[in-house]
Amino acid sequence: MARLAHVGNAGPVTTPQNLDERFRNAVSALPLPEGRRAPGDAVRDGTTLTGARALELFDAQLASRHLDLAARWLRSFNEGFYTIGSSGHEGNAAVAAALLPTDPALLHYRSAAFFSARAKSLPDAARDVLRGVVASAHEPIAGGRHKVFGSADLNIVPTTSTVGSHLPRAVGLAFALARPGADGRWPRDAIAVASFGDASANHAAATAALNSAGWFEHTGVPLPLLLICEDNGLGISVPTPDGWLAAMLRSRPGLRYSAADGCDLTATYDAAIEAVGYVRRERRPAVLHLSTVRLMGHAGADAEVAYRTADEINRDLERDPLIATARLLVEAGLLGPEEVIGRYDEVGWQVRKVAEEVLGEPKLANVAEVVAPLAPRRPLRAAHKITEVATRALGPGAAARSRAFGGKLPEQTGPLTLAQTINATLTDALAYEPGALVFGEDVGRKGGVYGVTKHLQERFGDERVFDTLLDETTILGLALGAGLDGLLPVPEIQYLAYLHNAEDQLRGEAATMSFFSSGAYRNPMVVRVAGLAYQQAFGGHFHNDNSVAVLRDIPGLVLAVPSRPSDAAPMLRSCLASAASDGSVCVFLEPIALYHTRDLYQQGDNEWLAPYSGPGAWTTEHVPIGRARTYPLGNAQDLTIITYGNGLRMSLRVAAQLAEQGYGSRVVDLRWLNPLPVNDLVREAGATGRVLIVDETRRSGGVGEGVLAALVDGGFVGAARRIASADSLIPLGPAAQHVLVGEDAITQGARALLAR
Ligand SMILES: Cc1ncc(C[n+]2csc(CCOP(=O)(O)OP(=O)(O)O)c2C)c(N)n1
Ligand SMILES: [Mg+2]
Repeated sequence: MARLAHVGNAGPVTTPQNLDERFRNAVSALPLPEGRRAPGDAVRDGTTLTGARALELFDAQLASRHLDLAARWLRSFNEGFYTIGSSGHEGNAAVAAALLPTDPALLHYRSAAFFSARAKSLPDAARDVLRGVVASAHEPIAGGRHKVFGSADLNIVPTTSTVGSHLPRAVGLAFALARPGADGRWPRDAIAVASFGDASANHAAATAALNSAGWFEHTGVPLPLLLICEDNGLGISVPTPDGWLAAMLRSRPGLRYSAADGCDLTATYDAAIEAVGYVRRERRPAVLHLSTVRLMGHAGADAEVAYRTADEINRDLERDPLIATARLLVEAGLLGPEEVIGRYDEVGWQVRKVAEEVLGEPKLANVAEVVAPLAPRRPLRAAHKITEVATRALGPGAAARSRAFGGKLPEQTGPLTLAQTINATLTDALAYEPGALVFGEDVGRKGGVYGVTKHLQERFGDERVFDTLLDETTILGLALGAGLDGLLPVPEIQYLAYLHNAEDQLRGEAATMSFFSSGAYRNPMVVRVAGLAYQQAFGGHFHNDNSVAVLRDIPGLVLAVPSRPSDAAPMLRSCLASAASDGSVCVFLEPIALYHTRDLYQQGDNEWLAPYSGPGAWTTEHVPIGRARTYPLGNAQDLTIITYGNGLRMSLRVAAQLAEQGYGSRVVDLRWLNPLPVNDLVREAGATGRVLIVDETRRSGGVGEGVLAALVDGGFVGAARRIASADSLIPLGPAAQHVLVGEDAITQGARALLAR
């Protein structure tokens, strides 16, 4: 038996050479069988796995092992950049075999055998995986941006490295697959499959997925989802307590639990066939718990002897799934020991050949190449989409539209508030986008905490407008999966403060999908978020969160802040069109304090209201993403106020007073905080040479910082001042005004600038 090598004085670690030698020695020592099974027969009594299939899966397992060895070889001379391997998890080849190739899979990072089993050929699989390892620009899913198992051809959706974060999406995908009338990317009988590690199963995102899957099952919603827990007993160095995973997974209501020895190919295959059959037949979720081992440590640089005993390491080595499958095949008389080793060497040679081929391939060469798939936008197409929808609404869709509004078209009902305008725009979206779905906490029967989604459920039914369970991670996960399958999700986050506990679903998942799949997969969505401060009746920080920093630096994310009804409708239509035509991830941040505002200058002036435009005006009033709106007051020559949201209303009021006093200003409503309307704001700033930034978010990390930076970058040379809210959380009651930007501060800032 091969001995464990010593590295410095750190103790024994399992090297690729150890593993290789152990395999050869163990296989050479296998006893020859008495009989011989035909390839078409069961490879062993009591299993449905045939010998022929076992031979194919063995090849996938061998490829997986050799891919690990090749990754470490490439690393040894700095040509490989990823060494987290699949050794010990090769049983997952049998899971691939139990599925249909059209079942979308979101895989754990130890899934090279699954990937190889689903691939068209072993050299193809090896090429895809090793291109990832060497960060080749030719890698077919992430194009060198990430090492991940993914392939649009193989229906393998790439995942991020954030453990468990793909599971809420998997729930959403299963939800979408099972929707009646869904005509998405995958066949109607497809099931979603997602694998993850044992330590990852404890993650908040994973527990959200386990909970919501059970919740849907409990409420009778079809959810064809198979979860695979690949339990090697360790999360890097931390052991999973004995029995914890089985106890935890078994106890999940609504989830059917089964378990198998993941190192035993037939046991894994039989259990997977059974679990897949259940999920496909019943359209209900199940979890398959596979016991695996982890060979060669967590990753290439991991000296696991620092936290494991040699005995523990050896016990895992004894369960090497490759040796187990070799034993199975030799016992069945399908291969002799030398043939096994011959096959092992043949696959090893093929993989090494591919490694040598790909290491010279070009890498991503410049910023433009890196960012190309981040969030490609075609504004003309989005504009065209709006025209197309309007044409339909005016023509063949007119009757349906009238029905949706109960015969009372919003353009005929007089001026509307912001909340009413968003409600009407959502109604139009649901009428013209068959894939549009509106969901979130309290959006259905109640119609939203602020009435923004009122009557939508009555108008379109609870298949399209529905209340979810109270979990923002699940809400965004549903959107992620639904978008992937071709729907147009419009989830609602009830308050901005409550986005934060789920924001990885937006930041880590939604915003990265196009980037890590070179645009092969998209998750279009328009996330409506009620937020910002200044609510009179409902105070305190959590209902008045005034920070958007966490959204502004997400590359590619669209962040819209409509402040008044006349902008809200066209901006929402632009977000919906961009999501539908370009797969954009949009956040539509609605200022709560302006939802029901009617007046601008004086009580009763109704100047904040606006008539709703019918489809005939949708094309002309289109607002492209990233374009600001300027309001000239007086001669518009003395001062430029750059603002957005609640700041717009306050600034317009101050500017009106200044105009009465003979000072002309132009008030710029940014409307879009990501991407900032840089050209517009630089131009408007230059027009007066004096800029007052009115920013209701915090001074530190707030929007104003970005505006100032844009002015500097744009070569603005005039005077600039910034009014921003204090670096504080928002207190309850009237004390809120101490920290928030108010009209007095704006007036003072303006006067100081005008005095220059
Ligand atoms: C959210 C998150 N936290 C931490 C990490 C760092 N990390 C990467 S793998 C890992 C352990 C995962 O263990 P397990 O789920 O059992 O999978 P295994 O590697 O054992 O297959 C950790 C902590 C991460 N990737 N994501
Ligand atoms: Mg583990």
